[in-house]
Amino acid sequence: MKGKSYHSICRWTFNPGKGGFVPSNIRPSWTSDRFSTVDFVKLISEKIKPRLPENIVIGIELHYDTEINEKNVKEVVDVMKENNIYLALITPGAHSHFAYGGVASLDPNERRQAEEFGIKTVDIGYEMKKVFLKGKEPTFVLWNGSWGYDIATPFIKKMYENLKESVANLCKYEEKKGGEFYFAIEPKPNEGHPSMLIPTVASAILFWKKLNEDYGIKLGKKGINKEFGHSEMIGLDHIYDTVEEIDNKMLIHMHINSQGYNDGIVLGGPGKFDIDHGARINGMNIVIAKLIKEAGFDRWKGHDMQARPYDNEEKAIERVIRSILSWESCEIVAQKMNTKEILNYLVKRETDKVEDIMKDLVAEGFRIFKSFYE
Ligand SMILES: [Mn+2]
Repeated sequence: MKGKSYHSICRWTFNPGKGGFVPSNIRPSWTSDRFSTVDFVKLISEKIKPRLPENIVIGIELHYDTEINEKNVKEVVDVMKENNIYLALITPGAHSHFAYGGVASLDPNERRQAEEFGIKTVDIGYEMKKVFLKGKEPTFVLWNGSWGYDIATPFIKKMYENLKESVANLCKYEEKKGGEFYFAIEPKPNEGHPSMLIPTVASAILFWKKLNEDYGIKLGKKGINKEFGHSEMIGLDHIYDTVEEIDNKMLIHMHINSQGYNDGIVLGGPGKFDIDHGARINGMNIVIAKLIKEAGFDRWKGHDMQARPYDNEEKAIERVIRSILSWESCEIVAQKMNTKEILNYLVKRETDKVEDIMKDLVAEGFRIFKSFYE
């Protein structure tokens, strides 16, 4: 029997449609005036939790201030408490307000406002203490979406300096409030802006090391929220990214949704916009499940995914369930992986034999998924 497994579901997955190049009203009952964060918690409890194996613990992920704010926090905490749903992640949705660099901005006014926004997010986070799961305290994620730029100047360096100073101050503020949160940077190479500060996992690791060096920030609960799809977007290897996270003790949260293409079934892959398929069953993800298990990772696995642009509400809910069960299947199969046998073949350069072992594991993963899903 598998032990407890911690999965988190994002509020922003439940939207009426992305808009832009695809419909913005394909899921009409999920417009912001009809569907609140309280409704979201109830929906998880009624329609998602009953469909999952009992070992799965559910948390949620929220943006300040569009999804959680001073007005709704009390009501949201109450409904979470009632339904045993925990806070897994909170993040300042700075990208919705600040398009000129946010806390890294060269406009002092934007920078100051973005810094205040981060502080307010910490404050709201602490108002949710009743729904922290003991031992699995939430992650405070800094996604780099607002730290974008589009003009070549030497002052990209100045933006980087600004970023270091602002994040250091935010960390110090949070530490004074209790240091309950884990802090993770979520790197992404682009989108929203052609270039962004901290585009990769390696950049994020280096950033924390510099924050320790330059500002004395302690690294204990600092790390990365690697989104698999973000590594995949630019053709990087999310297995290798995981290895670096583990080696630097920075594996604290994950977004396991996928850019697609790598299971040979759904399209997507490098060089495309951020597609946000649910978690996939493939050899790479089974290997990551193995690595994180061996590293003792036992925290939240987030599904920062989107419904397909043609999905109705019912199908969108189904996607989330499928994503959770897909990852669980990867974890179960990973336990069956015979690493000794694999290493023996690798030593002898017999990667063809390893390939066949991996194929069998993937096939087994699909079988396990089916038995969960039926
Ligand atoms: Mn994404």
